[in-house]
Amino acid sequence: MTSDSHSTSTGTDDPIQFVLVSGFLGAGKTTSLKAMGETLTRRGYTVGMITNDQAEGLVDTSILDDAGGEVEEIPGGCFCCNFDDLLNAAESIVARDADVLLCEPVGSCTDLVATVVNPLRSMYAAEFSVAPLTTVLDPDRVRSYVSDEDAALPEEVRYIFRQQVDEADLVVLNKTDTLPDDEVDELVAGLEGRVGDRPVLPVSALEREGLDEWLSLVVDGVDLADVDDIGASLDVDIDLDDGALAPEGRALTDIDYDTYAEGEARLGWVNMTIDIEGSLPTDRFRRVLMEQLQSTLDEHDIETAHLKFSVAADGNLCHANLTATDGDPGYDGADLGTVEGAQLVLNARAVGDPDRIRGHAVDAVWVAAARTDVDVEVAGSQAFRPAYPEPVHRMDEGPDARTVEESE
Ligand SMILES: Nc1nc2c(ncn2[C@@H]2O[C@H](COP(=O)(O)OP(=O)(O)O)[C@@H](O)[C@H]2O)c(=O)[nH]1
Ligand SMILES: [Mg+2]
Repeated sequence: MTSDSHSTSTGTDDPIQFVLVSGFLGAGKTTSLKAMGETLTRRGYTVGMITNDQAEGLVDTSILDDAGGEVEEIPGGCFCCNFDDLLNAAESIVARDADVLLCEPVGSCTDLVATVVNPLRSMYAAEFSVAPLTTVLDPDRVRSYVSDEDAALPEEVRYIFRQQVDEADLVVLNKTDTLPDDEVDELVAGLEGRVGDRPVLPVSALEREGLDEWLSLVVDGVDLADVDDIGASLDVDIDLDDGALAPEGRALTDIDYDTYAEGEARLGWVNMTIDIEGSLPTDRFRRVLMEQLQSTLDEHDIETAHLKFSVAADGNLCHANLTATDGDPGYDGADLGTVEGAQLVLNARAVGDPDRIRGHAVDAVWVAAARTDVDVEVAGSQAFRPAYPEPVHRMDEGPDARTVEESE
């Protein structure tokens, strides 16, 4: 990264805005980034996006690519463990004249303030203005978080979820379109009881409700107190204290890396790329495949954190998503109709042995192929557990704290 200040497409030398949207697997980070990117582009910003994963071949990257804008993917581990790759990707996007960078860290990653936000603020303040950290939450996971009820995910995995909430400057309750108003109020109140003075914003990234408020808080640099009628586009009462955002971040000071690592290691990660040959009825295929995946995971008692796949053909894309084994699948993207040949990219993050999860996924693909009368060939596949997180930098006392390297 050069130390020259960036010349933005708006003609100023301001540091470019660096927006991190954290949150557990399946919470809606990619959907939020897509919505934010499109809204900001309409407002005249040049937007860059960075996706991140433990392995290559991300459905997210293709979804965001599909939304337009510049997208870089950082595979092979989280931002904190690949800090230099994050900088290189950011630099490459900055070189293409972006004003705003929207970044999605791996959904099982936490401690981002100490390992990404503070190092950027400390060492790269001339290049980047790092926005308050948002953590996006799925209502089902919030329900068990606020009620302390037994949840589908193991305790070590829920530990990661709690750390993600604890370090947020802004907490977003997403997917409010799936809830009646009184339940939104109830979950917001439950979260407010947990997060102290930090704002809780109800949002539907899918329906783009609450998005303007969110953008005002993290991108436009508008103080909370200056946002008129916050929540006006939402049909709920929200209680935001004026000026509550803490721009300095909230580094986790007592995070236990062993528990964090154990939580990540409870999750098996599978990424597969599959070539499909023949005349493919895409909608039927994706529904049969999702049905098969869901029933085989259920049968083998494997809890899903986030499973998604995309089918690409003729430059178009459709996808399917599942965020709990017994949840309702989501289907979106273009209706591709019947196509001649396609490429399937499948990403699964679930609680269990990665090789077994991959085996179940391959079986499901075979069944879906047989039922739709097409041939499939696995072009690439990876199955693994994430490695112990080893951040390049760790500054939990603010921008002046020492890095891990320096302190060793
Ligand atoms: N109903 C609804 N679904 C959403 C919303 N945001 C995300 N989703 C769905 O939740 C699933 C996971 O979303 P995604 O953005 O991929 O989550 P990520 O893993 O955090 O990036 C997908 O099926 C999305 O369509 C929302 O606001 N409302
Ligand atoms: Mg994502």
